[in-house]
Parts: sequence; structure tokens; C-alpha cells
Amino acid sequence: MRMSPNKVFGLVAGMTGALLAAPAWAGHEGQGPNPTDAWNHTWTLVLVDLWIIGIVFGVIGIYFLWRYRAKSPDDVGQLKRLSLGGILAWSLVPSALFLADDFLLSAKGWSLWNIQRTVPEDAMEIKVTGSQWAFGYEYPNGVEISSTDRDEDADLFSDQVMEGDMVVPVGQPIVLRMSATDVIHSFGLTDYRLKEDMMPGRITYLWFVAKEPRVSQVVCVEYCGTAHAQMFNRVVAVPQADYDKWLAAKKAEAALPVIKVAKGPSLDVKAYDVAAKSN
Ligand SMILES: [Cu+2]
Repeated sequence: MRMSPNKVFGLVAGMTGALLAAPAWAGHEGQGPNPTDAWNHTWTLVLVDLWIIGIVFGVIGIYFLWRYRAKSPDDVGQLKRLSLGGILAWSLVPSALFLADDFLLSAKGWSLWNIQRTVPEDAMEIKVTGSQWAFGYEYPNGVEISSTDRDEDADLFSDQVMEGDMVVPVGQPIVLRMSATDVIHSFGLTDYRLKEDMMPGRITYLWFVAKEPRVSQVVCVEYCGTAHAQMFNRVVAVPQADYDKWLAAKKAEAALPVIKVAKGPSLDVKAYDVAAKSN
């Protein structure tokens, strides 16, 4: 089969047309724009683009390798002169197609950024503080949670709400107003595809909405010192009714007088035993 340059050209144009139509079938099923869906949508589009471009160029490249291969050792190729129209078409049309794709992706990135930076009016605010090496949260009713409340041997994969969890209601947009007490940290809400720096002396923000009950993680994604790797916490999304119950319980707990015992150096049990026996 011999393909004329015009046919190859038609193939490229056709496949690129499919690429530009891709947003229609790579769309998201969101109920209103939120940063997580917008990121997923844009990322899917980038991947679809890369696949289509890769396949188009791969197929054409392999075809040309086969079509114009040397048939004998002394086979010398012949340069075909293109007409002026051919030269213009082969240079301008592919450039225009690539530029159109670039503009499409930029526009998607732009709209994604707008979605990520525009906090819905009904968002519930939680104040978040980063410090070496913990996340602290303050809820609108004054309840305070710290990732250091978590038991050291807690099962991080448990689907039960545990001490230290940041709990949020499903379906409610949450805006985090964030700062730090010591060095720069970053709030990495990876399951929601979001992150934002937390800095001393500055308030930054991030908003997200959980569409279903789920347990996910927040990790510090800015190296912040020795125990940076241990700076993580669970973010648990629960139905609104469960959230209300949890918050009320936390509020009641906070109302009790709490006597905090400072942690001293660990007790040397052996020395204590010896001392006890000698008495
Ligand atoms: Cu950190």
C-alpha cells in the first residue's frame, strides 16, 4: 500500500480532530465544580492527549520507516520537491494543531486554577496550624484537634473515627485557613489532589469537598526537619449526622477540666526495683 502525502496528512488531521474532541468523552461526573474533580478532569485530558499524540506519531513514524526503507545496499533515496502549498501546509497545519491543543490545556489549567482559588460561600472554615511535627485544627465552635492526639499504635487503616482525626462532613465544602508556628510546612491532601504551603506569619487557604464517606491522609509535603516523615494525619469524611454527633462529643469533652501531665524522662524501672529491694 502506498500512501500519498495527502492521505498521511488527512490521517494526522483526522486523529488530531479526535484529540480535540476528547474533552467530550474524558469529562467528569461532578456535581458542581470542585478542585478535586477539576484536577482529575485536567489530568485525564493530559493523559488522553499524550496517548493520542504518541500513537499518531508512532504509527506515522513506523509507516515511514517501512515505506521508505532501503531495498538494496546501494539504494539511494530521492528528495521530492514539495510545492509552496505543500511546504506551507506541512509546517503550518501541524503547528496550528499543536498550538490548539496547547491552548486547550492552558484554558483547562486556567479554569482549574479559578475553581481551586474560589471558595464557595457556604464553605465551613477550619483553622489549621502546622508545627514541628503535627497538624492542629480548630473548628468553628472552638473544638481543637491535634494529630498528636492519635495513639502511637493506632490502626491507620481503621474505618472508625479515632483520636486525632480531622473529621469533616460529606458534601460540605471545607475551607482550611492555614498557618505555621515555626518553619514552612505544606498541607498535602493527596487523595483530593490538593496541597498548599503553611507558613509562619501568613495565612494560606485550600478548599475541598468530600463526596462520599472516606478515610484519607494528609501528609506534610515540605521537608520541615527531623520528624517530617512522621508529620501526617487522617482526614475522615463522615455523613453530616455523624459529624454533628462527633463535634458535640468533642465539645462536651473540651468542656471538662483537663489536667495535662507533662511527659518527663522515662522511668528507669530496673534502678527503681533495685532501690525498692534494698530498702
Ligand atoms: Cu512539616
